[in-house]
Formats: sequence, C-alpha cells, structure tokens
Amino acid sequence: MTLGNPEGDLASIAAAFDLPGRLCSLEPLGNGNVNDSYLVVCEGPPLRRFVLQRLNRRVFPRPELVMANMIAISEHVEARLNQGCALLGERRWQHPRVLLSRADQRPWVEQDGGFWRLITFIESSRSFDVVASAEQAREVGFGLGIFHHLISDLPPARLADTLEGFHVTPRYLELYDAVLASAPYAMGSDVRHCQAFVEKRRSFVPVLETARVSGQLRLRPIHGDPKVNNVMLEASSGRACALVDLDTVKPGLIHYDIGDCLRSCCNPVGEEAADLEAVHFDIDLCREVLSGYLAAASAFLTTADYDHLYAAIRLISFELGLRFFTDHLAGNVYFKTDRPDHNLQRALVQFRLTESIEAQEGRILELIADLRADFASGC
Ligand code: GN1
Ligand code: MG
Repeated sequence: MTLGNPEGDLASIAAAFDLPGRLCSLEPLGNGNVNDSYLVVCEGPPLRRFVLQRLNRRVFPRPELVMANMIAISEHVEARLNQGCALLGERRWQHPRVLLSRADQRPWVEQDGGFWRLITFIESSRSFDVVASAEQAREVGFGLGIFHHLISDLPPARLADTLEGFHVTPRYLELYDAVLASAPYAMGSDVRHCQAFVEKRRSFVPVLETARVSGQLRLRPIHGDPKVNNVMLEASSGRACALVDLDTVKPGLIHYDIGDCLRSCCNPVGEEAADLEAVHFDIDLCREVLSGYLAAASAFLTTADYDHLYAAIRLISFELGLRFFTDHLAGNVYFKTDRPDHNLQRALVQFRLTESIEAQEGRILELIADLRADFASGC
C-alpha cells in the first residue's frame, strides 16, 4: 500500500506498532485543530480499527508525558470499571487503549522528527460536530460526568502538567498583550471589534484562577477538551460510551471542562460557523447538558463548584475566542487553518457566543439554581 506521505510512509509507521493483523487501509480522520489523525483498518475477521496520530510537538513539547498521562488515566479507568460502576447500569463504557511499538515496547514511534501513537478506535460509536437533539445534549453531558466520576479519585499529582498554562485565562491574556504589541499589520474592522471586546472583559479574566488560588476551587484530573465531538455515542442506542482525545488530560479545574463542553454543545451552528447572526447560546441545550452532567457528577460537586458554573460557561467561550484571535494576530502559528482569516472568523464566533451567554446571565443562573436544588433533593 502506498499512501504518498511526504514525511515518510504512514503505513510503515502504523506497522511499527503491535497491530493484530495486516494493514488494509489508512485514511485521514476528523478535523482536529492541532494533531494529525488517521484511521487505520486491520485485516480480520473481525476488521479492527485504530487511530494513528502524530502529536504536534510545538503544542506538546513533552509528548512522552502526554503518553504517560494517557496510560495513567487508562489504567485507573480500567480498574474502576472492573470494580463496577453503579452509575453506568447496563451502559457499556469504553476507553481508548494505547498500542506499543514492536521494536522497543514504548507507547509511541518516532520517525523523521514526528512523534506517533496508535490507539484503539471506539467501535460501534459515532461522534457529532454539533448537537442534533436534546437527547444527544444530555448524553454528552452524562458522558463528561461519567468521565469525571471515573477519574475523580485519581490524585492530580499522578498526572504531569503537559501543557503549562492550558485554560489559565490570565496567561492567554498576557500572550495576547504581547502579540498585540508587535502585531505587524493594519487593523481591519473585525480586528478592532475583537480588540474592543477583549478590553471590556479584562477584569473578568482571572475569575476562575482567583477562586483556585484562594482555595475555593481545587485542582482535579480533567479531560481538557471535552467538546461535543470528543464524546462518543454508541451507534445503536445513542448513549454516551467513551471520551476520546485524551492529550489534554492533566490537573486542572473541572470548570474548564464544564465550560468547554457547554460552549461547544450549546452553539447549534458549531464553532466553524460562517453566519455570525446564527450563533447563539441555546439555553434548552444547556439544561440538557448540565442535567446529564449532574446526573453523574452531582455527588462530588461542592457549593463553590456550583457558584462558579456561570462564570465558567462565560469564561471558556471567551477564552477560546481570545486564543483564536491571538493566533490570528500572531500569523496562525498554533491552530491549523484553511485560509488567512480562519482564526479571526473562529474568534468572532466565540465572542458572539460569549455575548449571547452574557445576555442570558439571569436565565442561566436560574437554571443552575433549579438544577442544583433538584440534585440536592436526590432527583
Ligand atoms: C483544539 O485539536 P483539537 O481540535 O482537539 C484545542 C482545544 C480547543 C479546540 C477548539 C491542545 O483541539 O483547546 O478547544 O481546538 N486543543 C489544544 O476546537 O489547544
Ligand atoms: Mg483536543
């Protein structure tokens, strides 16, 4: 099989892992903004599928620590599942497994400067770039809740900080200020709009970090990127059955995850939307995601956790907008792009979503209070 790969033969990289059979196909997979992913199919029966990924070394300067975190999480989750998890009932929960290199039994292969890993594909499952129904929204929330539940007793110190400053919003603001100071080109009206948008929200930026430093919120193991398409739903039942994309698993605030999941699920037109007018935060979807989440996670949430939920929802959409905007100003050096203004458009989408969240602050706070009361009464 020849795949015309400019950086060496992808098939030979896949074959360097301990695959269970002969490789029969290999094709690009998904639309990740950072790593490159390929679907690898192995001869059966049954046919077995895997995901081959090249980690972006600029984003993850210590990729071996990313793998160590993935393995620590996998072992922990497997052990928890073997003990049985009452919350899952009849539901099957899966976790991607890491394959080892044939040559040295390490969980990665390095070739021509690339750092590659191969993990199992979650069989009989699908993911979606936007939420298609209330049931799906609830399942995505439940999936995140189960994931948090399964890792809630893993001491965060067991995980390396693979991406220092990830979701620490004041750090993104510092980077933005530095990039803006040396931005090389004339500012168009969209850029000026984004700049003014950020200026107005400066004082809000440290809200979660201040709560962490004061001890109100504490570090826990988190997923780091639980956007809607990282929650796999069983194809037959539509039930959440796995969380994938575990690169960003590390110690953090669960609020980053909850905010990220909500900003992703509750924008019905998705983060690549071209029509800004259509971007909005759908509070009905928010109710579904949060109630799904709380059905699995309410047992370990504190009063302070609930008190910071609204701030998390507002902050993480703002933060992603700030990250896209900064990358636009920096010349698109972090996120993959298809065109020069791609990151600017993505920033405009997230800022529009932030505005919609802000406009519904009262309703979102009421919703959180209602759900909190329901779950406190054992609903
Ligand atoms: C990046 O590469 P991907 O699509 O899994 C980013 C996330 C963003 C996301 C927005 C390591 O994730 O933080 O929320 O794009 N991952 C990293 O789609 O920066
Ligand atoms: Mg990711």
